[in-house]
Amino acid sequence: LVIAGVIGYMGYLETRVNTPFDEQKMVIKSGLDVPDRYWGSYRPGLYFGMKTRDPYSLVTGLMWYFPHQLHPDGGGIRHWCEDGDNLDRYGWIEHDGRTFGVQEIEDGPFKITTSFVKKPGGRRGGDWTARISVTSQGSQMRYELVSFLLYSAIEEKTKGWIKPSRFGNQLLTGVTGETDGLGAFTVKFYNHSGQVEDVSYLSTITEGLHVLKETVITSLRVITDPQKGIQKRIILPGELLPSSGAEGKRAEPNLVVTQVTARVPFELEMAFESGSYFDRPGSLIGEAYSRELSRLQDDFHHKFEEKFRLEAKGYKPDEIAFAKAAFSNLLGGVGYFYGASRVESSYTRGPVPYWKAPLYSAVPSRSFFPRGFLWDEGFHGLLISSWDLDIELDIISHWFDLMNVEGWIPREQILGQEALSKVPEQFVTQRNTNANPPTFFLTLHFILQNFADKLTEKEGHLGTLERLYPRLQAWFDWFNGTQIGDLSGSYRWRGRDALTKRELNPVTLTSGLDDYPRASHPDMNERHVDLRCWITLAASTISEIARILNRNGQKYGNTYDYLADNSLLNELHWSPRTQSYADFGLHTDAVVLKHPPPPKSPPGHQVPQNTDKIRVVLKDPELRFVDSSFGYVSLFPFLLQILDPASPKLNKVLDDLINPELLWTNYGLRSLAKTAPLYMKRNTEHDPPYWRGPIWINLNYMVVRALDHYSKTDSPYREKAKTIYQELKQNLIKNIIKEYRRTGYIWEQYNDKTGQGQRSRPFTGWSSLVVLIMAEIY
Ligand code: 6A9
Repeated sequence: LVIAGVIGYMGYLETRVNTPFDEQKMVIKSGLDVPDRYWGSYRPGLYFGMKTRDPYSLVTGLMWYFPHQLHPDGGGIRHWCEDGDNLDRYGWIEHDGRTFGVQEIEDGPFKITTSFVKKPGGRRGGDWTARISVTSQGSQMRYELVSFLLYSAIEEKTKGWIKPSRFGNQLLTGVTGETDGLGAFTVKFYNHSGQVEDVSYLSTITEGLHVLKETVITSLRVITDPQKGIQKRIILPGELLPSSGAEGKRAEPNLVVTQVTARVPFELEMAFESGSYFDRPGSLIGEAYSRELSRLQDDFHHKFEEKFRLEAKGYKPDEIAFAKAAFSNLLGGVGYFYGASRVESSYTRGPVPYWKAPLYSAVPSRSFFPRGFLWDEGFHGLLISSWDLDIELDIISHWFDLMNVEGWIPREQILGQEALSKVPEQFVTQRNTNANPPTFFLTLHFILQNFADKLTEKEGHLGTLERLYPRLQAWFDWFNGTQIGDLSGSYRWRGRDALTKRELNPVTLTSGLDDYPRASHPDMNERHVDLRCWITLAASTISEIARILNRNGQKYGNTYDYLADNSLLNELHWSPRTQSYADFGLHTDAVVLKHPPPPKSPPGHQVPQNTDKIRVVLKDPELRFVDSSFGYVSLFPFLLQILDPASPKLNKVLDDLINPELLWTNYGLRSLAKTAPLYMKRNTEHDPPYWRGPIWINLNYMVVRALDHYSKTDSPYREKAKTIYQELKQNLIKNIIKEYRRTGYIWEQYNDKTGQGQRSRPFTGWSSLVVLIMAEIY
């Protein structure tokens, strides 16, 4: 019996990691219950694609190529946002998250515009039309051939069917179909203007959404047509289906592609029409489309000014256009994903699947990381809630439904085939001991600060907060329980590797600041000042929410008071030596990466050389503050506004901020001081510095926000904060806009010596916070 009990208990522990949190779900309306957000550009990893907010949706998408540039292996076909496509620029320049969007893409000398407009009607989420156009910049490439491929596809688990259809005397083959969610529908194509050279289609079976391009490439045929005087044409072969499918039935297509090859300039429309919409006044095409689009654009520009007031603040038209592009590509990059993460705990034998769930979320980067990241999303939420609180609360709701019974939310969400195919195997599994900054508290705090009235004025919002509350409690308790430090009032990020030999300083991916230098020898004695401050923010926000909901949040209020007390904070984290805030732990600065000495080999024998460098510790570590590495982490008590405004320590922080030997540059604050031993050092031979110098916009936003706060709070250092605020704000805005003009992109980070954008592009995740900096909304 005892043994059975133990086995039962082990089984219980094993299943906890993938057991959902046991309370009412956050998302109570989904799919068709939210008809106006049923359809959307929810496939951010594509240049253009539409789908519904269903687990298994009909998906539509665009591929294109220039026949003269097509490689025999299919190279040159654009589909997923791939950095290697080397486009000069792409992104949504207008998008309201609900009804329409306009995107511009520069592919060499060609400019492609993709826009869509939705139209309510019927009972199945309405109609929409997408308009795709291409023009050439300069007359040289006029009349060049371009091929657009527009497809509809369903997944294995989609209940329904699609098939190619010719409608009346239309030139281009469209689609008819029916799915559980959409009912009956049609997709028709209209060639709006320009000269069509060739049309063809493909109706076939694809293995899945992750190999659509491959399916198309293997189906393309090259034919010659001497009569027409065209030497070669690349076409789709029509029906490409096995003669019989399962149980001898005729195989049904799950992918229908229409290809149209035309001469630049060219414009084409794809109209999705719901069979449940009977009294449609007319199709949303041509003039009707243009009219509706320009009406929605007007609304957008009007609302943008109403929310962000950039015109009123004196920004110039092209600066405002930049802000709209930054914002729109964040909002237009909101995706809808469905699937199960892969997770692991110390009780599971290897990774196990999480439960299948949907995620409605923005993404950091449509090309590099088109999926949800926990702490990124809290930053995205600042912009999104400023625009549309419903959307943001829905995003928060989806994320909090991903909480397990332990109160843990996995950091990186790799849901579904498409998402999974973008991530190398070794990065997929998420561990339930690992945290990530709880930035949703920042979002919630921001909402309470700026839009508290909106929370109460709209029906349903308080209900959302009510359902959220137990989950916030569980999340808080999870952090407070699992990330607690050895000393009372201290906290420690888990997940650092104490045994690694290759890393100059073991990374702390959980903190979000990946390779930012921490104690050289991770152990129980570590205390992380950033984590402590995050928990302080969490405690204060949750007690604020308790107050609004008339709950007893005393416990959180007390925790906040305890953690916000500057004397305990200073005891644990103020280094008297450097007069700055710092981590504490078993640490030495004397570490280097070196090639190991060649092993002694007997004369005449060749021993294979291990070329990888390893870490060499030149001086024993000791328990001390990690205070030689001044940088973002040192700023946290200031960033999260825990630092007492009257404290001379605030003065010291401000002095350090403007010191160009430390963090100050003309382009924003660098992540790590020039004087830090690991400034711009590689962590291994293969890992270039990431959070060891370059300028990151999320943290700069937090600094600007803190400066704004201290410049408005009674303090001897008010004026100083105000001056620095203005300068830092200007530097950031100026440089990000300059780089956008120069390169066409908003970047993941900016070089601290040149200001140049670097790493991922477009990165309109937290880098788009520049819009809130321009708008001065904190
Ligand atoms: C690994 C590589 C095709 C790193 O913006 C997302 C995160 C941030 O949360 C984090 O703070 N980025 C920052 O340090 C990008 C993380 C990408 C990890 C993916 C797999 C696949 O590349």
